[in-house]
Amino acid sequence: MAKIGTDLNSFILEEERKHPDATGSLTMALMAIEAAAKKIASHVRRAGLADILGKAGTTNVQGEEVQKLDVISNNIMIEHLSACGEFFALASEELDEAIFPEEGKNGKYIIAFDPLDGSSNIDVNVSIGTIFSIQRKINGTQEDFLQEGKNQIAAGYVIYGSSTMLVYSTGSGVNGFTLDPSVGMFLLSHPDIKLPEKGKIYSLNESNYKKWDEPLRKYVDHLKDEGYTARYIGSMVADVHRTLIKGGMFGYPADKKNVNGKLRLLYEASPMAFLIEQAGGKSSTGKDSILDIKPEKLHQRVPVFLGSKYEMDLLEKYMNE
Ligand code: P6P
Repeated sequence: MAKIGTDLNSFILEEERKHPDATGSLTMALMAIEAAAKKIASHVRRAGLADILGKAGTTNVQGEEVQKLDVISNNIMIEHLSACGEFFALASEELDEAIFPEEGKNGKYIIAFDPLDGSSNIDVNVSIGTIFSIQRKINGTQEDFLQEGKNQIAAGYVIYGSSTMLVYSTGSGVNGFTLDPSVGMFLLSHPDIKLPEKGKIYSLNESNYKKWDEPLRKYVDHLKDEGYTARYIGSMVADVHRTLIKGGMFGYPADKKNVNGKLRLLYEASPMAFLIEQAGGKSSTGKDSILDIKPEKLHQRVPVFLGSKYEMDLLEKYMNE
């Protein structure tokens, strides 16, 4: 296992050396994501100052239009993911259709991402994040994105919280890197993350309780009877990060109003499910693993439950009664 403090680039290169047939494409791809993450972090850290420089959507003192942070983040991701030449296609929460960068015409990967998830929390300084999911290019069309999550080559997120962390997996476990602003490098801080078998926290938006199906209500009541505490930040990256570290469960269920839930399969549920399962936890729509779903549309929503084995097995028991 790599030692604490190893910088991300050294870690990525070390991982590449473990695969003799590696061409270095995934290395370049991950390093492009790292560069974009650092740039986005610098903008997020200054978000509160936009008022001084001119609120998003207005013009600042230089007379330039101040862009919303999620638009800025989306542009940064597109810039770096295109320039690295490793991605044949990009799909973003911010774009209706996939784009095919000229530089990536020989790329063997495709990437789906949410450039800044939870951006509505920026105004109240709550942690937000970038989420990404890398798949292999197949036929070179937008349909290549419609692969099951279990095929993911890599997945991860950046959380802009009390510190900036990049957490990712290429299928051999999950590692977390913390940005050291004094050197501008991501350093290994959470090697080989594993969820506890059982946690003490449940995380759902209980304002929707009355709209949930009866089995789900009974499940949540059971957790309360077992003495679980409730934590709900309302920012998926933050709620999932806490679940990855402390265990328990997070969910955004379907309900009478949102029959498929709210979260998107390709660039929210699927990458997070990949990470949670790589860390020894389980994912579910309430019926089956999120990683087994065959997507039909780029931006389709899916009910999401992620967490420790105990809480997820209990959920499936209630949901399949
Ligand atoms: P609600 C943030 O807007 C987001 O997309 C996710 O990050 C978060 O988990 C969810 O929506 C919160 O939704 O309905 O509970 O406010």
